Amino acid sequence: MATVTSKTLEGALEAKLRLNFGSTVEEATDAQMMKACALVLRDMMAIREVETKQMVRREEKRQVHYMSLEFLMGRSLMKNAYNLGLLPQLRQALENLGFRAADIFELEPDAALGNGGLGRLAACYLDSMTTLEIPATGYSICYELGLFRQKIIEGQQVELPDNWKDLGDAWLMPKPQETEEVHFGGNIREFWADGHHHVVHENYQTVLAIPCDMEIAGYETRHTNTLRLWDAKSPAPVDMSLFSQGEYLKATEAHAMAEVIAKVLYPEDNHIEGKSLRLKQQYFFVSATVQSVARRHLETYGTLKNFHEKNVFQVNDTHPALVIPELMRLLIDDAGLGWDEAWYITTHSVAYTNHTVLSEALERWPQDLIQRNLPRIWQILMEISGRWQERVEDFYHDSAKTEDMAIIWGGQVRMANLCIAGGMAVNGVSGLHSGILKKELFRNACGMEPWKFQNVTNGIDHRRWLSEINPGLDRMIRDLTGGDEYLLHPGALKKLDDYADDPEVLQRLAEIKRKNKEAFSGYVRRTQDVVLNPDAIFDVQVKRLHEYKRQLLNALHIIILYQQLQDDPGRTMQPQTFLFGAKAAPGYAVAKRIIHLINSLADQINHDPICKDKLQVVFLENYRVSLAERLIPASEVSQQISTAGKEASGTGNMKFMMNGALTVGTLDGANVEMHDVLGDENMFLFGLHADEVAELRVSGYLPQRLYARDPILRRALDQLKTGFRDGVSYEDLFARLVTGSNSAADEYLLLADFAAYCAAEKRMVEAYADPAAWNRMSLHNIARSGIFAADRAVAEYADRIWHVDHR
Ligand code: 26Q
Repeated sequence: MATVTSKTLEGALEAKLRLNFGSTVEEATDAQMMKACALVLRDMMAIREVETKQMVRREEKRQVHYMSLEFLMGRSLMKNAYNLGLLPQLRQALENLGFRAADIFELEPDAALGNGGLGRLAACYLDSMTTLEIPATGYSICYELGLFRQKIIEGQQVELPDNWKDLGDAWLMPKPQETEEVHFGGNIREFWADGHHHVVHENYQTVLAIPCDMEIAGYETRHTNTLRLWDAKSPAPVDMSLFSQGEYLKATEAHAMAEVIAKVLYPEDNHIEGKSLRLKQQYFFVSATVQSVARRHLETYGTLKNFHEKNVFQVNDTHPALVIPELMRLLIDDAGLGWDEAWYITTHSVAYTNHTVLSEALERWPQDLIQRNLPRIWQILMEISGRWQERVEDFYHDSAKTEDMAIIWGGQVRMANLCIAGGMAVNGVSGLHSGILKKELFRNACGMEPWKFQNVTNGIDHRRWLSEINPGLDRMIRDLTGGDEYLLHPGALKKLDDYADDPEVLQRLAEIKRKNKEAFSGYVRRTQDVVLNPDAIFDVQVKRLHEYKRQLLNALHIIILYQQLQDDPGRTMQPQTFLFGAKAAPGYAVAKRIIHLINSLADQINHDPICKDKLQVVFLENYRVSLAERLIPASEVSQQISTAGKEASGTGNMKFMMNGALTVGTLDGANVEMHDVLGDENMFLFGLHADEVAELRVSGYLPQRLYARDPILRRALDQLKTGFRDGVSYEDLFARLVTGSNSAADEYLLLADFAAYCAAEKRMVEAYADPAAWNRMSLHNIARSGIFAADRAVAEYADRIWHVDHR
């Protein structure tokens, strides 16, 4: 984009406003201007997208199809302008036209088509796949409502609908001419004719899948990829003439089903909701995707026999697992291939990433649900399952292993086993997690086909999560590492290590952090009417609320600090501000109680004069991508305190590290690999290791004993029962940790790690007292964060799983 100046953009914006909104620049609202910006950038990307598609076809490149029920994209305007190299020009153009660029950017709604880590990972990988010039397409659903907006009312979470498309649809390009049909229900008729076995699916209900494409710009490349979001529509308005034929109700039903499929993102995170609508969403987007990929392949090559040579489906967890039977269906029923050839193609076209070992998050569908809604898919699944079971029996001759590896068992379809059987690769998302998959969860499958099992440690889009959101730090890195090399070669961050003993650099780093803290404080004052103390340590835990992530452990420690202050109100202490942000799944009662507790605790502490300028607790409402972008550059301490063995990787941990926050954490997920590069001296580790957690569980864990023995812990836990000034008791949370009721007490071992956690926090606060030492640690964190760039992760997928070239 050699010659796009701010003047060119001004002209384009003026024209857009006139053409699309019938408005002059003077009349245009901020919202119209925001959309005009999006449309102008979209036009530029559309041209490049066409060029990219032509190149891929001409050079017959192998393509990656990244399938995910979630893409947590956040905002796109600043990001796209940045990647197109137009951010300064766009800012200038907006100011010249009489608008405040920051206000325009702030107006854009987050595209929250995801819950958390898994969805944000997909978004980061789209950026890297494009920047690395990999021919790739993302596929998902064009949800009308993204993840709910969270309000805190009287300390409790209230969910509100997220109507993101009102303003956010400017990035979407509907492609009705590429509509696909997806069939649900009905029955299968099989017969012999002309010496062939025929399978006919009849009496089905049709849902139309209409692509809405979002262009993805890469950094410093003309390569442009697409995120294809399928919208669901009914084939025809309800037809009254069917009434006389007795088909009216059926038609109405089909109409209603179509309209509801793309309505809303399921808000459960790391927990499955076995609802039939969710299954329909999964099949809807899988079927539309496979059909459209196969259609384009046929147009190019005239056959599906080489499909696996030119295409790979990466499935983001098991949610798109039906890609396996759906591809089999197309190859067999539509293309007329035999089972063995179809199976060869399928098992060389699909790769699966696992994101969890929590048993409540492993997908299993009741077989009757599949039977009823997807009768042909069910037949194919039974065949896959039967043949796989035979192989397992031949290999192990062990009925326990047969059961463990079964795809259909006890009336359920197990999606992870389906992906292992039908895929060419299975990967975990951190070294520790992949080890647990190989040695525990998928041990038997790994024993039979060890070559399938890999690790690809997660990564984040460092252009967004460092350069774009932390311009002060970006400036310093450019000054010290010799320009913008690190943007395409994140390993260049390592050069910062050379400045560890340069007092001026350490001072500059401190000033950058201070400015970011002040900017964030201003934002919180404007939006939440809370005044933060920028002299305090900003100690942050932001992530979905889940018991295994142990926000409650953090809260217990804060209770201790408060009690110490009550015992000795005059004591001098390092001021600390604890910031929380978390959404709870609407049906997850315990998670909602923990949110309430944090708000009660905040209310207590922030109203107690003895805490003034010493202790502060803030629950940030509606944590989301755009809030993270403001918060992370201002953070000094990153809380990554999950029970060891439970957090598959974490990616927030990497974002904080890259922005110079120090981690207080357990040896879980990718924290282990952070420790590998940082050493004990540059982070605050504590707690049981994954193997010790397992041992403690088998040897019989008794939290009651810890409660009885440790008076400090006991006092904090008792405070849960008493509650705080708002009069709410948290006896239920106390019971969950100490006495246990339905389940065993303290499933996530908070009490076992409590003393070690308090000690780690103490070490952290002591370290903060020496600014030079602290800033040096912070610098080392930034310097060594390059391995957590998504570019590195995506290059590993490209080399070891997809076998595609990249820049
Ligand atoms: C499944 C079926 C029905 C309804 C909902 C779901 C569902 C939805 C989302 C199940 C799980 C999720 C999300 C999981 C997730 O975000 N996992 C996180 O993935 C990150 C990226 O790999 C890791 O860093 C985190 O450790 C992991 O928790």
